[in-house]
Amino acid sequence: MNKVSLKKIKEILSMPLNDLIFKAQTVHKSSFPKLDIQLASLLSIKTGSCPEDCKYCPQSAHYNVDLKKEKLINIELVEQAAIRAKKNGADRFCMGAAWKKLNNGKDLDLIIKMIKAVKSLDLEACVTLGSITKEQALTLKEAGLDAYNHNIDTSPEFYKEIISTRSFDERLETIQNVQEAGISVCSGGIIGMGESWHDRAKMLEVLANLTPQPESIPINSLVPVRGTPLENRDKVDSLEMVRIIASTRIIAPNSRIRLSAGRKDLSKEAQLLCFVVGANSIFYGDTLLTTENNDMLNDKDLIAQYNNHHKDILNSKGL
Ligand code: SAM
Ligand code: DTB
Ligand code: SF4
Repeated sequence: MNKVSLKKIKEILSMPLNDLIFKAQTVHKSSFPKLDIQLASLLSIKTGSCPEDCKYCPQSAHYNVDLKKEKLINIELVEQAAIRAKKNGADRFCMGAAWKKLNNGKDLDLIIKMIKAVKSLDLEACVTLGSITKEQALTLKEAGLDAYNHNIDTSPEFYKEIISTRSFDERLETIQNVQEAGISVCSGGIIGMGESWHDRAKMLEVLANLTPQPESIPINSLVPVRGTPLENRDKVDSLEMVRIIASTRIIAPNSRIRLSAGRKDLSKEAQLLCFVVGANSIFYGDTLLTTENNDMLNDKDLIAQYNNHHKDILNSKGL
């Protein structure tokens, strides 16, 4: 795969809107002719008290956020949530733990049980547990894990403005461990933290030049949470999200692009436009990890309208 240059990414990001939409839609329809939307349900399996200081995150122990903290939950709760997700039509079940890294022993043993329980329900299993070693990645692969989420979140330069308790390179190391173990990589980022368009282009440059490119790329827009350093940031304009999604689609034609946190603040029309330019996965379920997500019934209607609006018209009287 040839390297995607920063210059090229900046040209794409700054295309006239109509041209950008046209180009992204063309790439998307060619890569994903079924235009299906993947439903990923998310469960926080260990909540809060995280030793990392990610400025956007309500789970960091460095900030004083009104959050119900929870140790690693038991397997029964995971099974119940996964059964519910399956019944609601989820394709993938993602489990997130607010850890700096995965500890061997009872934590890893329980994670393996959780992965097996999710797989036994014929759901794709994804986990996001902080940094992991190559050996741990191989163990997770043997347990049947499909995907590991480890976001790079922003540009290498802006990263240290947001997180000081770990480095950008440590993120890339875990991503490499995951890739080498044969687990698919879910890695993306977050906009609206005060980064520049240069930072956004640099983030996309890193993602586009991972080899292979991530199987899925979550794009979050900041959910400002009271008590975190970014609590007063303005919401991202929906057209900025559209541009990022469209540009990601053009530079990563075969990756699933997940319209992630911040979707709740997007209008139905903005969400549909994100689908048109290439978003083809959403988090589906009442909560993300600790913040509210879109209502599931509204999501079902949104996808039904996206997929069937033309049929409603065709079947309508008098056409
Ligand atoms: N603790 C693991 C880690 O940091 O990799 C996984 C969980 S972490 C919460 C996963 C991602 O959620 C972050 O990389 C970030 O992109 C997103 N996220 C966390 N808090 C957010 C917020 N307030 N607004 C938008 N996205 C957020
Ligand atoms: C990702 O990129 N976003 C999801 C999932 N991967 C783990 C998490 C979003 C978290 C939003 C804030 C919260 O709910 O804690
Ligand atoms: Fe911890 Fe992950 Fe939140 Fe950072 S984003 S504070 S690592 S839970």
